[in-house]
Amino acid sequence: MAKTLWHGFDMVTMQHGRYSRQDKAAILTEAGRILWLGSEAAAPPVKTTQDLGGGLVTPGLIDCHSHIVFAGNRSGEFEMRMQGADYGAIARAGGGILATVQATRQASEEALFEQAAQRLTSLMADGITTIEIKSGYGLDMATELKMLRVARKLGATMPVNVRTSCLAAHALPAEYQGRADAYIDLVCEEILPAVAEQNLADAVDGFCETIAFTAAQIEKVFIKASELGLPVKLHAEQLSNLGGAAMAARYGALSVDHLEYLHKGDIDVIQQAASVAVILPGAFYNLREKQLPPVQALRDKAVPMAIASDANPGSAPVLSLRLMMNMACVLFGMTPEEALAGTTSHAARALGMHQTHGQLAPGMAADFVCWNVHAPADLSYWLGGQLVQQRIVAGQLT
Ligand code: DI6
Ligand code: FE
Repeated sequence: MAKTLWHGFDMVTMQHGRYSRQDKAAILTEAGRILWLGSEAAAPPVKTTQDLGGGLVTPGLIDCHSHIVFAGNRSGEFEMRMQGADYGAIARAGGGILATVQATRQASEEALFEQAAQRLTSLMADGITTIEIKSGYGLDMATELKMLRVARKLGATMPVNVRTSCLAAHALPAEYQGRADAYIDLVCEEILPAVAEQNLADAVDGFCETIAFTAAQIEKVFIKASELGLPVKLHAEQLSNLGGAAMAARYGALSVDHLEYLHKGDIDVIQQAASVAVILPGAFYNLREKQLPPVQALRDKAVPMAIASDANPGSAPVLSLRLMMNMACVLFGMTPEEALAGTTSHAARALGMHQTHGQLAPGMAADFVCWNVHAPADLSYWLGGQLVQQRIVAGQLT
């Protein structure tokens, strides 16, 4: 395979989660990987060169938490919430997640793919090169498998890396009302084994919340995931504290996500488990939450913080990861450098991909974005706009 020398840009590598800037830089790629990078003046001579024409190169952004595969539309709930209705009450009245479940069960696999591909195209246009996609709007065997197949197909057909998570333990389906433990048994005994057998998920997720499942119920799911050899992660302490994050950390969770109501005393176990704290400002903002995640306490304990879209039809209709970087700064007090680490190196760690993705370094995947900005802080600073000049995935211009 031919080597390509990319040049004509400044660069921040995000090695060790820091900017690590190199002006007048170059990157040598071969077979989808970075062979060498450094100063353009020191670049080795190769036949194929690509001038990116100025701009700033960063690792491609990684969205480590999304729910982009779904059918239906819940802007009507947005109208209701803007007139005072509350997210939990809408969910308890059969709207919310269950409304999306109904639409997703009815949608064809082709229709689901088309709709998700449009959302993914927007996220890619804003600079992502890797995304995690969850199931969780099926809540039955056929639809959970259908969602995960769609997610896999997005990764196979579009220029983006996809990691999938089975979120069958997202909500209690209507047909199991009052029988949550029986539904958890279905997840453990039937859905997860089928998902594992068909290699449709890279991880197992759950929603530990008063409107979803208890920590004890999720723990059963995690025990089964461990038996099947699948890593776990958890939506925890978003609207209340049920102790989910500490429980997930005891199962070696890749990440614990949301965390607004996390108790500071639980941070040690998260740190010891080397779990990533995934911060989701889009849901916080959209639900007009008041409780801030304990960013300073996480920072004090050197827990890596990732930032993700949580793109979903209810709490976070988000199609820009950069917008989440801005909100993580403005609403949660993160620095622009932390925000970029949170969508590159720490996001890769949240997906267990940090050996190969999330930083620019020899041996890493040749996934990078050239932006028409000068300073990396510009990526968090600008709200909206089209800042992506070029997007390179596995060494290919896309
Ligand atoms: N937390 C969330 O933010 C989404 N799911 C979850 O467990 C919300 C999903 C929805 O409202 O459709
Ligand atoms: Fe979520």
